[in-house]
Amino acid sequence: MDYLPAERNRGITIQSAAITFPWRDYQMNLIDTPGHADFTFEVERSLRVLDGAVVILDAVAGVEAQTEKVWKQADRRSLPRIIFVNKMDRTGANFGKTVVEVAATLQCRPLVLQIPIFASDDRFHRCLACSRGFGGISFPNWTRDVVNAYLDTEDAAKIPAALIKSSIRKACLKGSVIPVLLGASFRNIAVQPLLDAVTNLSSITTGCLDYSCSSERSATRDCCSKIQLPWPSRSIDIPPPVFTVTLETSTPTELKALDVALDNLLREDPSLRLSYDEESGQTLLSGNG
Ligand SMILES: Nc1nc2c(ncn2[C@@H]2O[C@H](COP(=O)(O)OP(=O)(O)OP(=O)(O)O)[C@@H](O)[C@H]2O)c(=O)[nH]1
Ligand SMILES: [Mg+2]
Repeated sequence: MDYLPAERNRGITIQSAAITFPWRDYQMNLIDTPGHADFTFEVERSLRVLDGAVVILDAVAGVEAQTEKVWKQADRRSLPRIIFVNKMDRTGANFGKTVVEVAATLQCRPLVLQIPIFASDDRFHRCLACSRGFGGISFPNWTRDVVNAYLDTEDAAKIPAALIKSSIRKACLKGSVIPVLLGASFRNIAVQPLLDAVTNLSSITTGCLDYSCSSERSATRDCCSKIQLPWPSRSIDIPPPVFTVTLETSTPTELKALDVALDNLLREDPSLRLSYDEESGQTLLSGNG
């Protein structure tokens, strides 16, 4: 989804981008956000429109500093989350260690729904779903229905899968557990179960977006009374700028063109700030990358 020339050159995501695709009976609206600390604002402004987030970890690096930051941003918005431990095919990938880090560093209760299966040459091969057996009846968030089903038979294998699924879903939406899945997206291993988990475990909205008000002059932070949002509208916390550049023009024509460009940029990106340095007489533009 990285399409900007700067994203292609640097191999990183700079700007959040959205894509829509069908999956099973659903329409998925996916927003890919940057992972680099300089572009935190792009994450912040995406979080408020999400039904849920998939937090992708590198199975070798585990929980990184920026993961903690984004996790706290999602905490502030009580956003349901699924963790996907990616790059399980890399040398040094360690699923168990990553899960322990998730619990300790992100201070949540991870619910492991898959285990990795390796081939005889130690290469990551596939994952095995363990939503029924893993953790057994000791998972503390089982609903009364699941516990009753277990007590009736005293056999965890006889509890209907649908009951287990709905119990996990409720716990996930409440944020009392964080489902953890794994795979290797680059090799297309276990991406499909992840998409299924998104549809099964998240709060997919059925309301439609009445985007009847459009205006060429509307900006990212504008409120428009005609748009019916299926989520509560909250303002965006804009982080302090991470860069400042000096803007200069050599001709009045260029100055006019610069004014128009800046006007558009400032409306599009509320993290940008324009200031004037009295001493040097220079115009300064600050922002978040
Ligand atoms: N070995 C391995 N490499 C992967 C896998 N998935 C992604 N990569 C590699 O990891 C690098 C980064 O991938 P991206 O998809 O750009 O990662 P990202 O998290 O979007 O990165 P930012 O946008 O900078 O936050 C690329 O070189 C990918 O080829 C995987 O499953 N296995
Ligand atoms: Mg990216």
